[in-house]
Amino acid sequence: MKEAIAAMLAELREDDTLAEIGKALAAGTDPLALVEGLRDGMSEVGRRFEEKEYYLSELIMSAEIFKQAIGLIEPRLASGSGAPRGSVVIGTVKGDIHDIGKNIVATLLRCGGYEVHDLGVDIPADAFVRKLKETGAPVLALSGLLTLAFDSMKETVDSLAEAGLRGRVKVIIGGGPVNDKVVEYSGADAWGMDASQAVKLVGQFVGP
Ligand code: B12
Repeated sequence: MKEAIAAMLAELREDDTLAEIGKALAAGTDPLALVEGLRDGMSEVGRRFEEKEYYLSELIMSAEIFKQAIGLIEPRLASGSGAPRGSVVIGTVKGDIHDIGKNIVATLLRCGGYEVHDLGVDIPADAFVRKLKETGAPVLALSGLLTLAFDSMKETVDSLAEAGLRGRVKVIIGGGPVNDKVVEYSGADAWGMDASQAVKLVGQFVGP
């Protein structure tokens, strides 16, 4: 099922992808497995783009299909109830407009019971600092898929330190190319490879 969804999305077969998601949900498939299938499909689109088999129009098309598919899945993700466990500020860093992964992370954090302040995309360091001051959130989650995002992440962590917030705010990062080296380079505290890991990390920093 997961593989079929990944393949359909990679082939940009919009109707088939959405129908398959509908079928899988009706059959009681774990919604998170479907999100993973979609993510694998996007990775394949990225690979084809790199190989010049796909162009920008295909990237845009894949993003459209992904958004519709996630719209079908979201209502099935269990939502958090009761008082929020803590709050998180999230956004895609300056110079980067990719938001599909960030939106999944934000959704799963909300489902996990956290209050999420999503600033959107292409967010400069000072906007993150302002929101952290305003909300008192103990965690900042930064997303970025472009290589240039690494510099924006570093700039953001540096700005937190300048604003005297680094002691009380943990910074987690993620997005396609992020790894341990980027954590070291940017001065962040940790990175996560998917949205479930993002929820675990926030749990570690804020309490489960
Ligand atoms: C869809 C897409 C687009 C769409 C984005 C639509 C949107 N609303 O987001 C559009 C068409 C707009 C786009 C534009 C561009 N793109 Co683009 N795009 C992609 C593509 C195919 C998929 C990205 C995606 O959504 N993946 C699916 C999600 C679910 O995965 P994810 O983002 O990694 O998120 C998961 C995890 O990483 C993690 N995560 C994410 N954020 C966070 C945060 C935290 C805190 C944590 C813990 C975890 C976490 O959890 C998520 C869920 O599991 C990738 C290829 C790829 N393999 O990633 C290229 C890719 C990222 N794009 C690329 C490029 C080059 C561009 C453009 C420059 C193209 C151009 N010439 O204009 C522009 C950039 C514009 C800009 N300034 O940002 C390159 C980047 C190369 C690089 N190293 O810099 C890639 C890698 C393609 C490639 N192989 O060359 N793109």
